[in-house]
Amino acid sequence: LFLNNVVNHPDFLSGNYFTTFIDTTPELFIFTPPQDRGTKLLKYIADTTVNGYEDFTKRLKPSFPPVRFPSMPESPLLPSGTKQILDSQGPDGLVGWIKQQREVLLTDTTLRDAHQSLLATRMRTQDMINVISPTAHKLPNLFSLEMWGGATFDVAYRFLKEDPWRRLEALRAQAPNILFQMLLRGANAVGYTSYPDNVIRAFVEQAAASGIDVFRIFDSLNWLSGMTVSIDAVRNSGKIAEVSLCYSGDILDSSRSKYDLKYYINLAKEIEKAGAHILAIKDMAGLLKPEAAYRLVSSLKEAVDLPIHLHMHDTSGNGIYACARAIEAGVDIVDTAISSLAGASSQPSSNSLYYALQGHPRQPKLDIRSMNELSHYWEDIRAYYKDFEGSLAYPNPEIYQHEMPGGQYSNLKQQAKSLGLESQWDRVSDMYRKVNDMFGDIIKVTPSSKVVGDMALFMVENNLEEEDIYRLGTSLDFPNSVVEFFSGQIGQPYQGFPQELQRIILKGRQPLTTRPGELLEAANFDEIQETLANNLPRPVTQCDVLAYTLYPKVFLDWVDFFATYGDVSILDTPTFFYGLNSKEEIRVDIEEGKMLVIKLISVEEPLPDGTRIVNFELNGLPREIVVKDKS
Ligand code: 3PY
Ligand code: ZN
Repeated sequence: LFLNNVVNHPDFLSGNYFTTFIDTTPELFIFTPPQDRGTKLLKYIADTTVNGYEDFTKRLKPSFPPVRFPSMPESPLLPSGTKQILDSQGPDGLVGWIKQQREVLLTDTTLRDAHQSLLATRMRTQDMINVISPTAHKLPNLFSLEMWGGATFDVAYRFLKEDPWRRLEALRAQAPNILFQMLLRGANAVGYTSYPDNVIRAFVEQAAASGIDVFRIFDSLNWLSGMTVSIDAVRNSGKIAEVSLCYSGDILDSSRSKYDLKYYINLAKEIEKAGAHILAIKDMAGLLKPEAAYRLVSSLKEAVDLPIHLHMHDTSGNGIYACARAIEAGVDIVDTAISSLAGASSQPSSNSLYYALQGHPRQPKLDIRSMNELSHYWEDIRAYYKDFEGSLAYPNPEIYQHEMPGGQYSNLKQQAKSLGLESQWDRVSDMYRKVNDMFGDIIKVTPSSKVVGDMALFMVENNLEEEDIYRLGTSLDFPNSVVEFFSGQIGQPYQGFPQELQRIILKGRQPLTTRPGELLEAANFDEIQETLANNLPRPVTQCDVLAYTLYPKVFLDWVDFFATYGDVSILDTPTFFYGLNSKEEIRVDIEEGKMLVIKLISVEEPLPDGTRIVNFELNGLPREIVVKDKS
């Protein structure tokens, strides 16, 4: 604290100090007393009890049945896995090993895409930490755990009030045997817009240092130029560059010739030349029909010499069959999720695939009893997140019409709800398809899918049809993301932009035709470090610097939240979302060997100024917290 006062003093900062600075500057000894962690947590619990969690309909905390934890194996020795292969043999050694496997390998997406697609990305770190050690013990044959990146980065700060870097490092510490995989949006990193090249390089370097081994890189328009900086950065960090072709359209439908088999084969060859270690087929919406999966994988196997990793969503209900056909065609790795967080807009279920391939030589090596135990755990945990369920509770082959990515489905629904358009969901999804066609049939995945979603919401909200867009033209105030897209700021679509629409949306401005990263000024990390030193009550890390660079406002809001409420990630999930019921008691581990016992005694009637007194017992002693009632 003292040092903080010294280095932040205006005279010290301006260099206007002498060796007697400390003796002659008494204000250096004035400290704002740090509020203790217990009080901060009580404030959060009191606030949530009175006002509810921001995204929830406020109600009493339900009583959840006890969570069924998976058993721990008798031996504390962790079996070695793919991480040891990468660490001892390097990326080329790992690629060689993948090619030698007869059985299909699995990537488990439970900790990333599954909850991004089913529960609006709201899974908290604590629910992951509680099961990571049994997972590492029981599933040592997994190719990887996809557990970071995509939307999880900003949602962690924004809604869960936790630090995604700490999640990565904490999980890594307890699962040192399985490769960790993340989803990297090429030049958009884990954001929704293009960042300067030095940001992409620094982000990859830090993610690798914090524990990521496999980077699945994609560009939202399949534009290779948007991925080259990331590919080089991953290769330089000694990690695995898994480069994606995003699947759109339908190679079985000859009337949709824009994205035909030839298109994908050419792209795969370019990806191989660009330095990929693995080729990913990223079917983000689940459009790859079983026969298309067979043809695509067979053709790509002939065209390139890379292992092929299939990612898909089960929205149509055809996921297991499509995976099985891809496995017949020789796909090396497929993405699946643990049963109770699989299916629908998530990945196909690992447990089901295991049985679907019974008697087949490529059946994955899985201990199905362990998989069932893990599924019980996630079934119980899923109940905490009921309010975020995307409500797609059945197979929906209409996905083949609207082509909405699984990761977007639950989020767009949530967005529609917040605009009061929940009852018009069918119109929104029809409009989504119409907007895609207006935009020239583009690849739709973050952030290009967000552009299509924003335009669809904009049109439904304002009661606009396609012809209105051309009729009203430049008088319309289009969503920001749409303007950015048409100005070339997220890259160039295959076969270009529709000219007439581009002219209307840009209102006379000239679009970019080169890579945005070439024009963006490099981020000045030293300057950011200094700015943050004034905002953070602790030493600034490179992780903080990167988070601020990508999401300045979201990061600073989180810092403010942290200053008021402390580290709420240590609370159990029901308490985080609902607060406490009267007379309920919880135990919170604030650090090794230090526990708080918190009991809610009562919430008093509102006072004339709109506040309420919330009475607690903290480790047996009465504590009173005053909260503003926002109702
Ligand atoms: C993301 O970018 O978050 C995705 O999941 C895309 O499929
Ligand atoms: Zn996905």
